[in-house]
Amino acid sequence: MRSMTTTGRFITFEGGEGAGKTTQVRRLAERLRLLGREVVETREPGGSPGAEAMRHILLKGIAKPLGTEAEAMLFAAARDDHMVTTIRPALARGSWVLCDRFIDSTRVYQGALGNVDPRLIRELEHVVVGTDMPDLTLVLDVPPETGLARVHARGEATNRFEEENLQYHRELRTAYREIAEGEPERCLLIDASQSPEVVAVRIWMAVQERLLRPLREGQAPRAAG
Ligand code: T5A
Repeated sequence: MRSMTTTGRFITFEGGEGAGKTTQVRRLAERLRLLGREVVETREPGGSPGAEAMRHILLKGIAKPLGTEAEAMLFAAARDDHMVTTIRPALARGSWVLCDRFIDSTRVYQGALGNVDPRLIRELEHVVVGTDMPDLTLVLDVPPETGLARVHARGEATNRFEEENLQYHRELRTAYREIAEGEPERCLLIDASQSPEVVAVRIWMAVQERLLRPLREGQAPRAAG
C-alpha cells in the first residue's frame, strides 16, 4: 500500500477473456489525465521490453509443454522485469499505474485452473511484488459466453488461453469471484456485461470513493496487502 504522502496509485484490472479490461484501462486513464494526473497504462504479460519478449513465448503456447508450474515461474519472471523497469519507477514519481492483468491472473490461470501449488504462487508474489500490492483491483465479471463472443467478434488470432473450452472459462470466472469475495478491501467485482459507458461510470465511482477521496482527505488508500 502506498503511503498518504505519495500521490501515485496502483490499480489492476482483472477478469476473463473479453471482459473489457483494456477498454476500461483506456477510459479510466483518460478521466485521470483530465484531472491532471500522470498515468501509466501497462499490461501483463508485458509492460517492459524484457517482459514483452516473454509475452510472445507465453501467449503463443511455446512454454505450454513445460507445464503450468514452469509457466507460473515465467509469468513471475516477466512480472519481475515489469515491476523493476516500469511499475516501481512510475509509482515512485507519483504516477497512477493502470495495469491490465497482474497477480490475480497467475492465481487464477496457473493456480486455480492450472493446479499449481498456492504456496508456490504466494512465494513468487512475495519475491516479485513484495509490499507493492495494488491499491485497488477491479475484477470485471461477465458470463464467459459474452466475453468470448466479444473476443471472436474482434476477428483477431486467439491466444493459448482463449482457445480453452467453455467449462475452463466458467471455472476462471468462479475463481475470480472467489478472489474478489475473499479480499474485499483490495478487490471490487464489477458487472462488466453492461455497455462500456456504464461499466466506466461504475469504475469511476469506485476510484473516486476508494482512492481519490482518501487522497484529498490525506488518508492512505483502503487497500489490503
Ligand atoms: N495470463 C496472464 C496468465 O495465464 N497468467 C498471468 O499471470 C497473466 C498476467 C493475456 C493472457 O495471459 C494469461 C491470461 C490471458 O489469457 P491477452 O491477449 O492480453 O492475454 O488477453 P486479455 O487480457 O484477456 O485481453 P482481451 O483483449 O482478450 O480482453 P479484455 O482486455 O478484457 O477486453 P477488451 O477491452 O480488449 O475488449 C474486447 C472486445 O470487446 C469489446 C471491445 O471493443 C473489444 O472489441 N468490448 C465490449 N463490448 C460490449 N460491451 C462492453 N462492455 C465491452 N467492453 C469491451
